[in-house]
Amino acid sequence: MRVAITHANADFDALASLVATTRLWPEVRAVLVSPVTPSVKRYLALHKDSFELHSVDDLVDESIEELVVVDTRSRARIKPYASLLERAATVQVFDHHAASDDDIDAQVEVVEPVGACVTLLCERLEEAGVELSTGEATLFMLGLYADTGRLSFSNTTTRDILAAAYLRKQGARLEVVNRYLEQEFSPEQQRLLVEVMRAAHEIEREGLRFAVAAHVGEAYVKGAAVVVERVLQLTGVDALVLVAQQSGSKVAQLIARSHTRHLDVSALMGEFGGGGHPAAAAAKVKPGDAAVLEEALTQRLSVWPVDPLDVADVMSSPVQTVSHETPLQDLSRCLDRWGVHGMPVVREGKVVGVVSRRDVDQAARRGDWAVPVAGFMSQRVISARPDEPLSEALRRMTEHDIGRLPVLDGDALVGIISRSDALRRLYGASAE
Ligand SMILES: [Mn+2]
Repeated sequence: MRVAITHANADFDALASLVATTRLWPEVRAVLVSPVTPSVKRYLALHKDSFELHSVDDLVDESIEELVVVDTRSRARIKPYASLLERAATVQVFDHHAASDDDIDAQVEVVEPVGACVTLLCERLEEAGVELSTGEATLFMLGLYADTGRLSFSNTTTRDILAAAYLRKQGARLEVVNRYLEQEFSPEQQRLLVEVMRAAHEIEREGLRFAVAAHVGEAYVKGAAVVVERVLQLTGVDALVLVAQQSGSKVAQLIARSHTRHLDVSALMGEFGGGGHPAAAAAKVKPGDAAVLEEALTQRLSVWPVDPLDVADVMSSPVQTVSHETPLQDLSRCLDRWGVHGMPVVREGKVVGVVSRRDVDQAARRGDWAVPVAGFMSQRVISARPDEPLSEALRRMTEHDIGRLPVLDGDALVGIISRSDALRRLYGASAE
């Protein structure tokens, strides 16, 4: 017999991947244990009969030729299924998480860094020409959207987007997907949201905002990760770690979400014995104390190597400049020859103004070709420093609606930064 399992506390990607194995290989028995995440529980309350799901006890007497493990390969995360793993002759894994020391040994490993595990299965279903039911396509889309934030998280790959197209073609119902992805917060989640907003303190790093919040409550709040994600959206911080602890308990839960490539929270959670994805990770610390952990995380984040781009990383140098005495006629020719849209104006080595193609055209219309640059340049010099974050300089460009900033180190002109330089680096840095 072939049996498929997934991680404990199954989320939509786990459930979707599990059901997908039964469509890929009809002889597969899918096994699901409780508990599952609250939103999966709500979904199953209505859809349980749509899929054939077994319990571990259903299969006690069966011999297992192959165990298919989806959306994880960590021994700890499949603990409730340990008896099946022991009896399996061979193991096949479908996963999209980073490797850990805790990984099971598998004969076949399909492990690829896509946004959702179900993408790996959708690719195989599409290739095999399997026709999905509306319910299946919708569930798979739920898994795909849940793990990729509706294809918006930076873990989303082209392959996830193609899988979404396949599922839509197969009849996935987005209104149903939306209903389960946009569950109302429970009263406990609402309270947690307010408390996390209040408790979160920020750590400013090179123009990035990290936040840590500790929460000690009477009971563990189900769906706390969704609350963390929502706080991130509401506050615009770049990353947030929640330390959640039940009062009197020796165990603390860490839940981390990041919207910036400068903080890989799976690495951060790894330091606390946990793991996950660069954008979403968690850890369970035992014994753990919320206040101590909050302090430790704050310390760690205040020295985390973020390395954002500085103006110096992006600026062009040396800089074409023009003397304040240069006549319009000569300047106009220079702009054409050098193919630049503007340049700083210098007098005795100091920047005294900026002149753009627009200024030149306006002056030319007045017809006085002998007028010196000083007569029509813009005297207000808005500049950047080489050691400031690129994001700050970009903000200033936007604020003043200008396309380039001379970069000044003290009085010395050391470079120039243009909108197009910045854009090139921005897209270069995040291109897949
Ligand atoms: Mn997943």
